[in-house]
Amino acid sequence: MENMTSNKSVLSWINEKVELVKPEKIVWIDGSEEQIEALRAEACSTGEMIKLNQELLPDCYLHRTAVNDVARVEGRTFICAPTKEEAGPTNNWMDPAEAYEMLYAIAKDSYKGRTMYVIPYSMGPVGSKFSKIGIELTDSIYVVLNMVIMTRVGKDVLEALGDSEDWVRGLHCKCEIDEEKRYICQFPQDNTIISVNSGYGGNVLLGKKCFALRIASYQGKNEGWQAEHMLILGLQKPNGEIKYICAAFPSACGKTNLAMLIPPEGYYKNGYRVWCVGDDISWIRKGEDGRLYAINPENGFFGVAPGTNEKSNPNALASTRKGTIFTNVAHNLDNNTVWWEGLDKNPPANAIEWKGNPWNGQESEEKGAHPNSRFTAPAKNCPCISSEFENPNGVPVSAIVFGGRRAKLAPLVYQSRNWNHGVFVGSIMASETTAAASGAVGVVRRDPMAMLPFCGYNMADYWQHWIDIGAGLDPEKAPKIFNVNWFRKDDEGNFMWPGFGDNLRVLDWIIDRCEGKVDADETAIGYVPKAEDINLEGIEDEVSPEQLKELLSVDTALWKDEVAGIEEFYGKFDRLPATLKAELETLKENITK
Ligand code: OXD
Ligand code: MN
Repeated sequence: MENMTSNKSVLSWINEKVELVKPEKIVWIDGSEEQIEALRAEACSTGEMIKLNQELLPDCYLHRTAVNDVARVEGRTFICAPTKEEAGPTNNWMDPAEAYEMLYAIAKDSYKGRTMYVIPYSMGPVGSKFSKIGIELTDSIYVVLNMVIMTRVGKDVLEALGDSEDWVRGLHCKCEIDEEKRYICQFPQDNTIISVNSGYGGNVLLGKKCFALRIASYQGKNEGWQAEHMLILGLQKPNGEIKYICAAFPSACGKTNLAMLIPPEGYYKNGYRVWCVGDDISWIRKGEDGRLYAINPENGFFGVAPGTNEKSNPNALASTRKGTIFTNVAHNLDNNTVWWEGLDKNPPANAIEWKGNPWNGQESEEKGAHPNSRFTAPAKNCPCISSEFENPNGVPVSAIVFGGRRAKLAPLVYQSRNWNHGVFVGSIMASETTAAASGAVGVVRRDPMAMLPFCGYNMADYWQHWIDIGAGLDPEKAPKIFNVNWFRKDDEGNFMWPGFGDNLRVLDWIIDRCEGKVDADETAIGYVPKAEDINLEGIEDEVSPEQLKELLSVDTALWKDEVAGIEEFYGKFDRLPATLKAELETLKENITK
């Protein structure tokens, strides 16, 4: 097949990799519907994918990964920076030369008898000043078809690249899907990613976590912008104005649900709407007017299927009804559709579970879908996709929201006193483990800015970068920074806040604060709403005024324990910014007053 570009840096890198992995043939992905359709057909003919009911689920397919290959593998993910110090205390590190040698030994000849697919892709709208280009080499059609949904793929990407050497090199080799030889390696200084022995999305769709967060966070530090693990939503007020919010939450805190929220009935009637710009990743930079602007560099949603239903997230569910690839969900043989736990109360009686075994849908230890089963759905399918989704200039950010799962500690919402305090609030983010995750329940896992597994360099330097970004902003124009906690529990262990659509009530307060429309109470940890400013109309039965007071309360005794936890965590960082040390001292003083 003819080369699709004359870019010398691209061609010489591909030649080098061809020599290494020795494919039988090379296919450049041009982004045309004919080529994609032919690949779908090929994947179905080999059993790699199953074509689903085309009436009920047009252009939808099912794929099963190997049973040992169902999730991201943080323990096998490495930042291969020149020194361990540059990767920092929260990343696995490998010496780049050693890593290349080991990875090349694994990759050697691994494409023999196979096809090399060359995927040119853009993270962000092609040609936008925010956007970055990558090329992924893979021996998996599943990867090609997922990348086609998740990114902008094809010829025009190479045209936009021209002769530039500024692109991210990505090599993926399925090899034997051997867990012991599985490595996801980022080389931030070389703009390079190598992923071997996996076929699972998070490890092999190299545009997503590997590039758009790990490599991009490092690029952002050097180039003066930010790559963040944040959703972007637009909140439309009754007057038609739309304000944008970026929000970071650790896994299993409902990011996709918040990004596609449907307002409570009363709000909806009054004209409130939520528009989804992105559900996972934000690239943020200062615009000409001095405000921060964000784009979603992705083009689709790689969402967790279990728990997605008509009530929890109708917009996500609607997004999966066409052009979607399902991974590791149950296959309903009666009508050739898919099912997962939490979709509805009618598991199929005649099905194949995620591992490929017959399954009768009866309650048992065996699940139909893997808890981390996924849908890969085009963003344009989403009924509430923002009209600004393709805007090459991004959307202006009014508020940044951090959050986590804290049963007792954090109030429903609080606002930081200023940008640096907000950076502190992000840096101490944490979530308590749930029964769904393996290991002990209720253990606090620190996950600063939800970037713990995704920051491509030393986390302390990343915090300093946040502080530097703030220093370059006029405080009047800087987004206001908040923290939310949808997961507070009462003494009986019941959730105190209904969550889902009702979270809009909190977003509404956040935007009112940004616009200086409501007052707040200053507490030891920041500004907390006055109870009367959180609108409970329609949920009075669920949240009593006393309960709301409790939800907004700050228990300084608990915060004393928290400070000890923060000190222990901060103790890992030799390069902890002085600003954060000072913020911690202020918190300590405030809670002992
Ligand atoms: C994801 C994650 O899949 O954060 O988005 O793990
Ligand atoms: Mn994520």
